[in-house]
Amino acid sequence: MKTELVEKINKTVMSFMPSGAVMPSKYVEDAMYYAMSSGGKRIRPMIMYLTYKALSDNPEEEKILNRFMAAMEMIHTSSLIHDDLPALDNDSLRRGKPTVHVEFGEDVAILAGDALLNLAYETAVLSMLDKPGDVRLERALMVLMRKTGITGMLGGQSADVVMSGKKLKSDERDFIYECKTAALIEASFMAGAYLAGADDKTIELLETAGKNLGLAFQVQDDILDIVSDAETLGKEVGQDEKNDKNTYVAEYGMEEARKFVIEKTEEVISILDRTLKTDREEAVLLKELAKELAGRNS
Ligand code: GRG
Repeated sequence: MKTELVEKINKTVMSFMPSGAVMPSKYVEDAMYYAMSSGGKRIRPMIMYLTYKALSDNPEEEKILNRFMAAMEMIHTSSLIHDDLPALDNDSLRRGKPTVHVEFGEDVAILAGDALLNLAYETAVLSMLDKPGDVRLERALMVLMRKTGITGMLGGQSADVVMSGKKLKSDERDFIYECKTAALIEASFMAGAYLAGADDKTIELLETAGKNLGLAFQVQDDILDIVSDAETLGKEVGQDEKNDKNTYVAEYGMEEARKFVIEKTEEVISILDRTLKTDREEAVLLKELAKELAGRNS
């Protein structure tokens, strides 16, 4: 993705991080900042931004969008902090750096994840004070919360934890992929579209695009867990085999998995061609991003 675009998204997201907590709570704030600034790909706020820009009749109205982009990255980062904890995946490397609990301790990591999730909602809700009664904001906030919650990402993670140590059936694995990974990607498309004032049919199609991209993204993640290395990925590899996980690759093999990623990505592109204002640069960039994610190596 274009470096200046990634930098713009990064700057926007980081501008909503608090600074200057006093006294001992500063240590938790430092942990939140450490997690947020450690160099993720920022694909969720980028999807939200490009979707908004490729749909809106008023694409310059970015102030509200910025708050939602920051909120999305905070939710995602809070989930990574908790996902890495010893009670869950017990990972020591994330985004090429020691995980938050390794650097700051488990107690601080739990609180930093909680505080970041809360900060996400504070950040998004504040947009309503700028534009009271604007239904676009209410819908965007609702989709952010629902796709994060027990019927979305948290539901997927919950299923993953409850099923841990058991051999997953295909439909159980698909449910986990859809909720744990795809839900936030769906929310990124949908919130961008809601803020742009898109109609229900467009939102529904973009939810499907998000689901397909999320599934492709997760299967590519499974592939990289086998073929990549910790230095390139910035996190530990070989985790799925170690935990005897019934990933898509484990069930269908590498070739089928690669085919799956390509097919799902083509479905995403086809939906984007039908929903976005395709003459806009952002529509082109969003399609490029989808293709890049399918071929990514980190
Ligand atoms: C505290 C909100 C909250 C949730 C706790 C632990 C948990 C519930 C959910 C975990 C969800 C999770 C980690 C899903 C995996 C999704 C995934 C493939 C993440 C990697 O995303 P990238 O590659 O990461 O976009 P970067 O580092 O680039 O941001």
